[in-house]
Amino acid sequence: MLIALTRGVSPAMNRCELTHLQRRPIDIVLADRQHQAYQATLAAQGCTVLALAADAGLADSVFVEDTAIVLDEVAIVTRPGAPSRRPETTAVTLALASYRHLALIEAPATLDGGDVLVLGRDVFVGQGSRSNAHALTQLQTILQPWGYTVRGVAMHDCLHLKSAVTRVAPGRLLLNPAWVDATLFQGWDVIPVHPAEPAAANALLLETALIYPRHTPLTRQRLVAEGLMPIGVDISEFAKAEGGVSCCSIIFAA
Ligand code: CIR
Repeated sequence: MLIALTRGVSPAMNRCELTHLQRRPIDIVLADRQHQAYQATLAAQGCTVLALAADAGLADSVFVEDTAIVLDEVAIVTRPGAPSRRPETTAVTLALASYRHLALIEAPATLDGGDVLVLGRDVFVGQGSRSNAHALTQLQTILQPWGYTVRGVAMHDCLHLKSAVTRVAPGRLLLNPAWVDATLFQGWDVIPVHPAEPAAANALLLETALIYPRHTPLTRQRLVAEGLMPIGVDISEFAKAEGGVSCCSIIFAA
């Protein structure tokens, strides 16, 4: 059974962190409706949704992916790169303690879960504005007992590694080659995003389903042409905050 840990939309989401986008008004009522539909989609695909309450003081807390990386063996609570987001980890730590042994990323390391792409025993960590080299070292120390290899990945023009590349099927990645070097992922079949949709590489793969945003139809067509069957979700309001489909949940085996 898969658990999808989520957190409600903060009424303060219009004060979210922004790095690459101009601020545009976020419709909180619509964001909340989109979040409910996102959770319903995960539930319909067999996930048990564990929904944490929204926190009015934490503008970005709906993007729960950034606060922890949950593997079969351990849950790693991050230290988010944006100081405004660090208090988000408290509620997530409490929730995860029932499911996993916990390890903590500690200062001076900074790490956002959105920068961590786990492909089998290979853990790729984006080295951008949010996740630093100290985090790489700490992650390697935490994960080495279970045979994981941690490696840093350079990326350009995007917030997180998983803005640039995600897994969309066994052995297959969806990737923006302008943002991350596709040759780093040896042995993986790479589907490039449509050039008109640079921010279209973020998908959420569950055991039997691929969750994908409706607002990037050209790349969606590419996925369909490759024989994949993405399930569409509306996340227009999260995209305005630089969030995608993977950011709004932490998926793990119960
Ligand atoms: C931030 O800048 O931290 C948020 N506004 C967006 C975080 C999106 N998270 C993700 O891609 N994993």
